Amino acid sequence: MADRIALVCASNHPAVLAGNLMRSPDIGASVTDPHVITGAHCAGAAHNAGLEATDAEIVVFVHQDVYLPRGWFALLDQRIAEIEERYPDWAVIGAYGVALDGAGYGPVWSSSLSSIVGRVALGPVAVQSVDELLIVVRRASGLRFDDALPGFHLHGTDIVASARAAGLGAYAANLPLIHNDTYKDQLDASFGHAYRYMRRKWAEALPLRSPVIKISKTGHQLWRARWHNFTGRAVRQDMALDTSHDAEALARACGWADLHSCLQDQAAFPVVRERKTSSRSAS
Ligand SMILES: [Mn+2]
Repeated sequence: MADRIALVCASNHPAVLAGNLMRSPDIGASVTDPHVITGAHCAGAAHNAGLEATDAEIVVFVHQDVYLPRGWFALLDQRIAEIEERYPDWAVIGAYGVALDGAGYGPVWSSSLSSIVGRVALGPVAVQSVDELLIVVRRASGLRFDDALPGFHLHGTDIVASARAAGLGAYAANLPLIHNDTYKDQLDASFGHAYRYMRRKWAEALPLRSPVIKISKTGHQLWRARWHNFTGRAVRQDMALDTSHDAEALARACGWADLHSCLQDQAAFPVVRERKTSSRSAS
């Protein structure tokens, strides 16, 4: 039987891939090895190549610096079932996403922030963007990534905007993982290109909040974020945890040594209402 789930990873650093994603205990057991794409000119091209090279019903696009704790794929199965029951037209699920009111949902460890980020809800939360660290796409949605979006940023916001524009759903779900990401000094020129592209492409849908920045008509957030990154450099450098720490040990420290313990029945809890409020809050 063909696997129901395929993993796709755009990678530019074999050692980072080997030290994080490939150490995930379920890879090779619950799921087959990831389809690794190297040398792509942008995330969209890499991910579309991954879609074409695989035929699984569910495709998980994951960063090379992500570690998926034991039991993660069993938990993904459960999360998909929970979402499918309430929102049969779902297209995208993120492990971290920005709800329609601007709040970040989904417990993920971030080494650059040295903490677990994301609120934990008792059910799926509708989102306006998902973090690129992990994006689950339902193949039957027909969604494709935009290979004209330059670079490797903001495609999580783009795929969610595309889903919502097509009348499909995008949700954040509790899928704990370790993002062993490095300290990022600045939103570089490549980020700026992606930001400007998104402003033009989604002019009618703005503002959109990505996990790192708000995309607005004026676009002033890009310059403000760069200023904050510059003035707050010392604090952020101090905060970041060195990525040489063992991903499995980080998972244990977060209480995520084995996610089979999370396989409780969320259906016992009331359905979390979709957050309908707009994202036009301060910023
Ligand atoms: Mn990453």
